[in-house]
Amino acid sequence: MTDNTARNLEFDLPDLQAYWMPFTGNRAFKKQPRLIVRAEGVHFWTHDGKKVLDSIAGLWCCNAGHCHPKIVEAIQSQAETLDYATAFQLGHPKVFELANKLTGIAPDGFDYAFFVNSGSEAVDTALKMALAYHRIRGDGGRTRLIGRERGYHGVGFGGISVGGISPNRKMFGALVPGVDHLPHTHNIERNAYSRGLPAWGAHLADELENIVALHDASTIAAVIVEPIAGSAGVLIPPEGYLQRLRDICDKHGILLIFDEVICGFGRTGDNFAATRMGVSPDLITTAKGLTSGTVPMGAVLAKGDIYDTFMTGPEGAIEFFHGYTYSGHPLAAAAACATLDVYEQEGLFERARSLEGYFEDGLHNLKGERYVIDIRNFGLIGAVELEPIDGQPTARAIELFRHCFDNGVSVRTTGDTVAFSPPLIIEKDQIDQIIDVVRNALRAI
Ligand code: PXG
Repeated sequence: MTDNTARNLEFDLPDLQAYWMPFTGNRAFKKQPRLIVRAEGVHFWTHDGKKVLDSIAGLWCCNAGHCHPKIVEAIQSQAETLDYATAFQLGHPKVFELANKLTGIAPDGFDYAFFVNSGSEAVDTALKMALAYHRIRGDGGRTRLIGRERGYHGVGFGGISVGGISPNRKMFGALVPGVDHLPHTHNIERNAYSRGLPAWGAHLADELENIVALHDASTIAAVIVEPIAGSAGVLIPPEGYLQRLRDICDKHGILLIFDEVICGFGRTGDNFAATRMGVSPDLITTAKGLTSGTVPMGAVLAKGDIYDTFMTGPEGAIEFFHGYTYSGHPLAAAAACATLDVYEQEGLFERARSLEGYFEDGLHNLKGERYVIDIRNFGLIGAVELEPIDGQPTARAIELFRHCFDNGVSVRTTGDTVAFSPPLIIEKDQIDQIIDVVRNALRAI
C-alpha cells in the first residue's frame, strides 16, 4: 500500500550499525529494517513509502494523533523563545501554567504535580516520595514496596523491582530490597471474553492482607499497580478489585500508587482511570499522553496531604532531594499545555468514551476466529489473546504483527496478546479497518 503523499519522502536508509536499539532484536531489525519517516493523524509512513494506520498511538502515547498542528506550533514557538531553564531554584512560566492545567483535570484532591521525563522516572519518583513521606512523619520503618506480578512500571531499578515481568528483572541482580508482589488478576478460565471489567477476581486483592500479615503493616510504605496493566497483555481489573486494594491500604496506613502512564489522558474514556473507576489513590504516575508523545515528559500527581507533609521542615531548606536536569523542560511543558488544550477543545476524552462501545463490538466480532482464546477491552484499550504455537511462545503474535503491518495496520504484540490503543481521534471506519486487517491476518497466518 503506497501512498502518493509519501512518495517524495522515500528515504535512502542510513547506516544502521552504530545505533543500539532499545527493547529490539538489533540484529534481526538491521537485516530487515522498518523506519518511520513521517506521521500525521492516525497514520505514519515508512521509509519505503508505506502508509500505516497506527492502532497503538505510537506506544500508547499519541492520544491526540500525530503531528497535531497546535501542539507542533506550541513546541516551535517555545523553542525559539526559551530553549532551557534549570528547574532547580529557578523556574519558567510554562511549567507553572502546566501544573495548574494538569491538576485542574486530575482526580479530586490531586493538587500538586512533580515533573519528570518519562514513565520510568515518574515511577521511581513516586516510590521515593512514598518512602520519604513515611520517614518525615516519623514512620521510617515503612520501607517495603509492593508491586504485582505482570506489572510494568518502566525500567529504572525501582520500576523493575516492583514490576512483575521476569525478562525485565532477571539480568539485573538483586534489585531494590524489600519488595513483594501481589498475584496478577488475569484468568481466562473465569473471565474470557469479558466486556469491560471482568466479574470474577475482586478477592485477589485480599492477598495484600496476607502480605501485610507476613511483613507487618509497619514495614510497608506503598502498593503500586496499573489500574489496567498494558505491557503485560492488557489485564483489566476485576470489578471491585481496586476498591478493595484501597480499603486494605487505608486500614494499614499504606500509600496506594496508581501507575496511569498508559491509563491517563482519556485512554479509559475519562481523564484518568482513577476517576473512571471511582477509586482514589494517593499518588498517580503519568507520562505518554501528557504530551501526546511529542516531547518526553512524565509527572507524579500528589494529594495535598502528601505535599503538605513535605512542606514541614525549615523554610528555605530543600524539601525533597530529587529532580532531573530536564524536569519541567520548557519544550515539554509547552507541548503538554498545548496537548491538554487540544484534549479539551476537541473533547477527546468524551470522544474516547463515546467510541468505546463501537470499539468493543468490533473487537469482540473476532471471537471464533482461528487461534483467538480471549478478547478483552476497556475504554479505548483492547486485546486479542492468541493460543501460542507449541514450544514457540510469542511467535504467532509476531507473525500476526508482520502480516498486519504489511497490510497497512500497526498493532502491538506482547507475549501472544495483540494490544490496541488507537489515538482518541480515530474514526469508526478506521476501527473497522483495524478489525478487518486483524481478521484477515488471523485467517492467513
Ligand atoms: N508505567 C507504565 C504503566 C508503562 O506502561 C512505563 C511506566 C515506563 O514509561 P517510559 O516512558 O519510561 O517508557 C510504562 C511504559 C508495550 C510498552 O509494549 C509499554 C511501555 C513501554 C515500552 C513498551 O506495551 N510503557
